[in-house]
Amino acid sequence: MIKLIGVPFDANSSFLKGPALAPARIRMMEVEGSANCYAENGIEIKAGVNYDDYGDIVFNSTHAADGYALIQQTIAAQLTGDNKIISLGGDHSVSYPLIDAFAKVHTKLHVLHLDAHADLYENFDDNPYSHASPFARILEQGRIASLTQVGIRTFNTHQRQQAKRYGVQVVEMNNFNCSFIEKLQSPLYISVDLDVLDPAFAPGVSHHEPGGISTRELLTIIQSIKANIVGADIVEYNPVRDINNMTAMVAYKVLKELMAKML
Ligand SMILES: [Mn+2]
Repeated sequence: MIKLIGVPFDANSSFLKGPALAPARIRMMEVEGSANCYAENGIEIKAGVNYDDYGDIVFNSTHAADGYALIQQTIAAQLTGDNKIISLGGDHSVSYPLIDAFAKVHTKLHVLHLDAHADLYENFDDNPYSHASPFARILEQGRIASLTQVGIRTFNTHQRQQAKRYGVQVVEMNNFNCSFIEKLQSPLYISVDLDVLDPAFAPGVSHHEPGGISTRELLTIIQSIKANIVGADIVEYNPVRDINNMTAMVAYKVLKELMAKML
């Protein structure tokens, strides 16, 4: 059974707050009436049938280290047997404790990271838990077997050096193609930052970065993966920036397609 866990935490956002409101808004799309619960492969995605909704992690502190510990411990406790977990962020800082917990269970974890940004800053605003740094933290600890980043279109010199230093496989938008999908290995964790999409498709994100992939391209990537997906997160949805819940519906669609693929 897949477990769904909301992670309403955005204390490590550098620019805008709002992603803490995301899990509730994405869940609302299942019941607000404009869509059905079917994934495109014909499987109906319903709580209690093919996934269990464990609700949201309750944060009593906005302190970064407290948030890290609570997320890491919660996921570690839930990730038993052959359970799979999909998390709804939250800003992208939550992927650090999420992947950390997964890497303890899956010792050779491969990670696919879809994002406009590499999130590889060694130091951003003197906050080691910043949403600009989760993949730097994971890589410097040597916790995963490989990292593939797709959709990147904001490299500065430092982050390009970081990618090279840690052997990251990067598919930049200025050379976008889907040949990376064939090379993905199991067990695979997928981190979807919704700003991988062009802002035209997903305006409800904190950082609008033009030149991204389309919703259709993201769905095709997910549907084409052959590796065994053991966990995933959907992060950086910001309801405060959304227009008529259109990005919430994108997040819900991505959630259904990820679940259909992981069943
Ligand atoms: Mn991003």
